[in-house]
Amino acid sequence: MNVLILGGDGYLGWPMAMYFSARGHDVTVVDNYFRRNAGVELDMGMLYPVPTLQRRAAIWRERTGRDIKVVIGDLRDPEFMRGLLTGATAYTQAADPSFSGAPECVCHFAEQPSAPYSLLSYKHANFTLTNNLLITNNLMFAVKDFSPETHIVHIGTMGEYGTPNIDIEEGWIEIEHKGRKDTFLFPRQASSIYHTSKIMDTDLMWFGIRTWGLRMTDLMQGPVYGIETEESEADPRLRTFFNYDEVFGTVVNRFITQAIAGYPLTVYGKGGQTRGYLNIRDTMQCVYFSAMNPAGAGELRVYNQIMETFTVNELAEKTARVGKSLGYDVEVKSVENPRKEAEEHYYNPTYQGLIELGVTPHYLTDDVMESMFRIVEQHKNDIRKDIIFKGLKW
Ligand code: USQ
Repeated sequence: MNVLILGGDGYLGWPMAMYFSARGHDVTVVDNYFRRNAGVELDMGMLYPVPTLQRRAAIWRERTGRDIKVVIGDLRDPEFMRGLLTGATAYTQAADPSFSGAPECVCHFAEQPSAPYSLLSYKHANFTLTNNLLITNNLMFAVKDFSPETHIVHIGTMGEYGTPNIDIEEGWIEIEHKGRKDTFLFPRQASSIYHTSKIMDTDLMWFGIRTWGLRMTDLMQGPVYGIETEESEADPRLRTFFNYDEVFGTVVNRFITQAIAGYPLTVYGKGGQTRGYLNIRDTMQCVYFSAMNPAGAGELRVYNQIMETFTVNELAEKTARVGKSLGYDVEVKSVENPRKEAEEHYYNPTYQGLIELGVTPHYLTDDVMESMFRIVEQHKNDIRKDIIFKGLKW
């Protein structure tokens, strides 16, 4: 299959590119290095340096003999996006000799992914909205105009649903009202501008799907943890970004780093916030199985991409237990919640669809956590305590 990965430099995009490539698919990755540049802008770097996308593709070629084609550019530019589907180089319209035809699948990871980043200021909110929505809109029109059969796999987020006081279905809900019934997208109520941009993505794509018969799978993903995937085991330089700062680090990755650095685990508020979590290895499987089993024409297929649920307190307790067993003196501390979110709430999402498609979950066992400790502790001396918690408020 010919696969185009938008956002191929990111935490999930790069391992996804290797995953497809390792299985014999023809992969092109596109990125504008936003995540790297944002780290520089905020002075919130990664745990270890990660080679450029071009360099990583060269290392991958050395290790496996397989090619991943790298294109650097800004997908907010519609001509650039359209060129990826037609093979025309933006502006000159000259044909790109390495173009291998319109992709059968586009994986859309090219979004500003951080809730705290989206609320740093009105400028960061504007960036999040314009970046995420323009890229989604450019993709939708490029697919409609040049390759309407192409299947789009979009990374959505469980945070679109919020924390409603009813069970969360996989994307859709049947509603009976005054004696009549219809099926609608499950109600959405996000708690950040970033999460709201994802709701808007869904609405935009749902319009395109209804109107032009496009096909999309929306993967409502929970917070991801992990570093290593099967493919990066070949060479540590192929490892994905690992952030533990307050803006780009997700909670499990942060807690493990904090435990190693001797920084008390920052439980926000009461710590009863419950989310659905998954290992980065399962993100690989979920996207892959979705790509290999495309949605039908005119179908918006939605899966809840989580493997198990935890409260923040449970994650802190687990990290402390595993950390102590490895000789770390781990302290857990409740800090004033910088976010506006429910700290005690009902949470019961359905997440069967991806399992039925063939995904085999990796759970957050003590062994899995220990293997993450082992990698992070190799970089113990590089951990910067000053970027762990600044209390960036909503
Ligand atoms: N939390 C703490 N202490 C910390 C960090 C986080 O208590 O030091 C809490 C947060 O308040 C939140 C939960 O842990 O209740 C998860 O926070 P997170 O930072 O790991 O995840 P979040 O901001 O929700 O965003 C992440 C990804 C985003 C993805 C989302 C899935 O950055 O791209 O869409 O997870 S979901 O949360 O299901 O919407």
